[in-house]
Amino acid sequence: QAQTPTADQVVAGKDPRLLVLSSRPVVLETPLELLGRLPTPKEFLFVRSNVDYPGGNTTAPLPVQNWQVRLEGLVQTPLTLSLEELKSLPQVEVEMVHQCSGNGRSFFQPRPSGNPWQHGGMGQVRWKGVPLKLLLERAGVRPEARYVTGVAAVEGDMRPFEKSVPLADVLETAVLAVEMNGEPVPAIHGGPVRLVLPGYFGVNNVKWLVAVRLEEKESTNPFQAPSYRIPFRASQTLPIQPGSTYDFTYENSRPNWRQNVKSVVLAPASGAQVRGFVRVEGLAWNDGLAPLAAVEVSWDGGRTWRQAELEKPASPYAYWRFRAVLALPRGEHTLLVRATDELGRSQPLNGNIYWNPRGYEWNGVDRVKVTVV
Ligand code: MSS
Repeated sequence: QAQTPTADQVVAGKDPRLLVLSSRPVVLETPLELLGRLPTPKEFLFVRSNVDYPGGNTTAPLPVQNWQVRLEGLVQTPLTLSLEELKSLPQVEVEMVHQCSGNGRSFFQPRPSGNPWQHGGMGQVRWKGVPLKLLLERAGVRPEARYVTGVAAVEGDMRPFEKSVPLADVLETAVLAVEMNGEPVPAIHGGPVRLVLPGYFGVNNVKWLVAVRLEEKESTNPFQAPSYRIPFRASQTLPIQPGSTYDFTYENSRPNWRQNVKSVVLAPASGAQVRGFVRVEGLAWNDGLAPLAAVEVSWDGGRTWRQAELEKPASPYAYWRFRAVLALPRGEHTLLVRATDELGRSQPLNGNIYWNPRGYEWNGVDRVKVTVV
C-alpha cells in the first residue's frame, strides 16, 4: 500500500504540516493556520517547482561551488559574476509577498487542471541581494532591450526554465537575491542566486539563476508561452466561458506578471463556532503600485460593508494585516472580505468571472462561514 510522504520527507527541513500536492516535482502548500507568521519561516514557505534541481530538495543551501551568473543579450558589455562578486556588491533588502499564480485555483468552477491550491500557495519573505539596475549600469543597456529574461540552471534531465518580464517595469525593483530571511537562499527556494521581482507572481522569480538576458521579445521557453498565461486582448483580461479551451499565443494572452488585489481570511476558520463578538482577521495585498485604500467585511451577501482596521505593511510589496470586530446575531453567517487599493482596483464578488483554463490569478472575494452560538 502506497504511503503518501509527508512534506519533511519530500523536502528536508520543511514542516510536516505542509500539504504535499506533488512530490515530483515538489509542490507543497502552507496550511491556512501557518500563514499568519511573518515573515514566513523557511520551514512553512510553500514550494512550487516545475523542474526539480537534483539534490535541491532541502531548506539547506545548495552544495555547489563556483556558481556564476551571466548578464547577456542586448547589453553593451556582457558580464559574468561569481557568487562571491555578487555578495561583495552593494545589497538591498525587500520584504514581499511571494505567491504562485495558481494560488486559489481550487475555487474556480469547473476546476481547471493543475495543482489544487487553496489559500496557501503564498507567503511573505525578506530577500537580500544586488539590484539588477546596478548590474545593468555596469553592462550598459542597448536601446532595443524591452524584456528581462531570467534563466535557470539546467542539470541532469532538467527542462530549461526561463521567464521574461518587461524591463521598464522592473528596472527599479528587480533583485538578484543571495539571502532569504537573513540566511543563504535555501536550495529548494532557488539558492544560491534567485531573481526576485517585487509585486510580481512567484513564477517570475526564477530559481537557480545562471543568467539574465535582455531581449527585444519575450523568451520562447514553454514556461513563458503557452504556459503561465491568461486570455488577454486589447489591453484587457478577457473573460471566457468557464470550461472552455484556449489556444495560448503571445498575441492573444499575457503572462502572469503583476499580482492582483487580494485578501484572505485567517480567522475565524471556516465552519467555526463563535461565542460573542466575531473577530475577523487576515491578510490583504496588491502589487505594490499603490497603497490599499480599504479592506471591508460584509455579512449580508455584499449589500453592506464594514471597514476593517489596517496595519501598515513591512514594505509596499508586503501584506497588510486587517482586523474587524463584529457583533452578529445568533445563527449561521457567511462573511465576505474584499480589499480595494487607491487605484480603485478591487476583488470580484464572484471570482469565477475570470475563470481561465489553467486556473491562474484567482482573486475572488474570500468567504467564510461562521456560526454565532
Ligand atoms: N524557477 C525555476 N528555476 N524552476 C521552477 O520550476 N517555479 C516557479 C518559480 N520559479 C520555478 C521557478 C513557480 S511557478 C513558483 S510559484 C515559484 O518559483 C515558487 O517558488 P518557491 O520558492 O516557493 O518554491 Mo507558480 O506561479
